[in-house]
Amino acid sequence: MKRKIIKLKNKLITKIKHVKKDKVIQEYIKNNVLFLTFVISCVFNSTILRFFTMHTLENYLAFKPILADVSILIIIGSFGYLLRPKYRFSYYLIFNIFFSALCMINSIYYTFYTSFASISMLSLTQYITTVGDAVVENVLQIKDLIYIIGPISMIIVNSKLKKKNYFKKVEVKSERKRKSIKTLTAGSILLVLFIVTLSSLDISRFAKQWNREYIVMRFGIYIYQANDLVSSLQPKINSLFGYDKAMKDFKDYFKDKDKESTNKYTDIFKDKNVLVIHAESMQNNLLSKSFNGVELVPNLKKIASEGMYFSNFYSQVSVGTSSDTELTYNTSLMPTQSGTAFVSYFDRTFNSTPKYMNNLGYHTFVMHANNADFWNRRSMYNSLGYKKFYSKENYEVNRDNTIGLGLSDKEFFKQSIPKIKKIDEKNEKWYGLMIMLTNHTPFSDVEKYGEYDLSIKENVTNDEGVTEEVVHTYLEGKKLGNYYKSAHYADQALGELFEQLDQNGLLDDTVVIIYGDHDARISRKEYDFEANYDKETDSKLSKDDPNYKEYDTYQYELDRKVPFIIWTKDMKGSKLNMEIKDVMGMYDVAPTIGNMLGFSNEYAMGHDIFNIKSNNIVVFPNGNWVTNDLYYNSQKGEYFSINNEAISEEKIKENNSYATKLLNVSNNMIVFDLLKKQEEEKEVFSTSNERS
Ligand code: GP9
Ligand code: MN
Repeated sequence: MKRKIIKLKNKLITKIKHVKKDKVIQEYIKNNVLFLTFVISCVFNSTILRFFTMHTLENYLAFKPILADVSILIIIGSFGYLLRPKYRFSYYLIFNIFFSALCMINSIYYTFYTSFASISMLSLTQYITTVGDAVVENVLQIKDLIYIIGPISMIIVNSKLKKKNYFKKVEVKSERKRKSIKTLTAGSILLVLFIVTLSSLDISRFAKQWNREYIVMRFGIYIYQANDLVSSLQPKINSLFGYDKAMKDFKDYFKDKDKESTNKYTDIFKDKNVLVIHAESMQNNLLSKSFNGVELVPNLKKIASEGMYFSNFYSQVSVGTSSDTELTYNTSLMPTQSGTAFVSYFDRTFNSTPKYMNNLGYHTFVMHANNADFWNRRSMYNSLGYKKFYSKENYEVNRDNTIGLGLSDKEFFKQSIPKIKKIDEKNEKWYGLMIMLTNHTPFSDVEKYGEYDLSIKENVTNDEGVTEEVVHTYLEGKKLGNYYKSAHYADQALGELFEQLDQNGLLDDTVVIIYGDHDARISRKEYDFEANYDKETDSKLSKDDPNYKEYDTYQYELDRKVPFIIWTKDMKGSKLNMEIKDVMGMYDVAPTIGNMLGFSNEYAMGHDIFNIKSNNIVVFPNGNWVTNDLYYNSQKGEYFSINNEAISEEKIKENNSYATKLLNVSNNMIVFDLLKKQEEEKEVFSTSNERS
């Protein structure tokens, strides 16, 4: 009996305790509605942002970024308590608007660049507006508007509280400071807890800030953006501090790097004219595709089959997309870790292909029928050494000959032929780059691309014995389908260019170099649909279907290859008519073609592919790398074995440290203008020698 009473007593006590606890929580919520609305709505926004941007790659509900967001918001919110209720609402609202805008901007930015925004890119907004329809169609989406939920919820809650005379009821003047300190302490404890959970990889990535997705997924968008602000000021601050170490690392790096030797391709194209074609968004996998018996890119395929075709070739772009490829192609340097070289560092000294060609007595030029200031090209082309830039101003562009972003490729090539002819007449030898434009995301000017049927047709005999053609829409109307139609158009334009060049005798003594500038930025989902199409239901096969084969992230990464071709009219059937299967990156182009054309850049990040062969490593700006055997994802610390062979931890470590060093030295060369400093040092050295 006694035992029973004690049990009952204990039960009662715990119940009272619970009620008390619940009451405390209830009381806290009741007295801090505005503060809690602020914290919760901002955490909601940042979580939604992670969902819309990264949910296919990572767990957007992961604990770390939520803890980071909560602690920062509590700390910021704690200062609100120091203000009188009248001002407190404004304080929370201003921060809420600011944070919501931050999420919205990042959401839009991610759609366009598949990355998070950086303050250093603010100067690029002018380029974004010039992309016109691409931005409207591709960028602003309903989902980007969800973030206004933050300020709206604050306004609604505040007006409701005001009506209830809430502030008068809960506000005790003497409590303000105490509440603020308590909240600040709670926020700080959470922040410390968050910091304790960080791994050394998290901390080193945070310091470097070049893997933005990783930082947002670990630190949340608010801490990411604060860190970005600091690191965006770095180009300025950076070039003030750390110069000595950067110079030392740079010198050590090139002291250890093997000099390129000559090989059987040395000078094979010396004194020939060179026409380089920057094929916008052209991917390598297009070459093997065919629909309804019609090849997708027959002209490119023909050129590849007649020339030197590098079939395992990657572009190495960061947020500077086209401009990054141009940088890497021309200088064999990697895109910068913050900002873009074309915009933030256009005034640096570069060892670039046009400069070498100028020195070899060539006339150098660029043709691109877009605004000359897009990607700051006008300024950067000066630094790269091109003698003449034919931009939109030099072309006749009107509504009828425009597709997508500007002058259609067919018209661009047509109008360029007389210009090249003139150049050819005036100059003994020339080196020119033509930048295509039509095959650019969002690939929505479909009716202007011309016919290319992407449906599946089949003859079906019904019960009455009547045979009918049944059409399955397949890729018709899909973004990937529109890309294929656009690429088919671009390929036709290439075919016409080759015809016109030939008719004008411009191919007789000319080497044509074609590269795809980067992948088409089409989502993996689209490729998954293509690979797993179910005719019967006109939709993607379900994941449980035995025929379903996921188009996984590694396949997606590997398929981002772009074509790289070196072609001359007489190459077909010669020894040079070959496919090179060794992995190669955009940074290997300058050393490879330099050897063929008669120049050598001793400060190249890449290699002559005919020297390095199967030992090559292609490093990407985000730290990923690929060899002939495997693709390594540095964000996940995972690799995919292309040949199904295991690789030692040791080798991975070695390649990781190679990639880190290379990215660091390349970035420092641009940020600290090391090539210029090196030249200056040499000059000082030689003049002081002369004097002595
Ligand atoms: C713009 C064109 C496209 O002139 O080169 O640039 P992108 O959007 O591909 O970086
Ligand atoms: Mn591009």
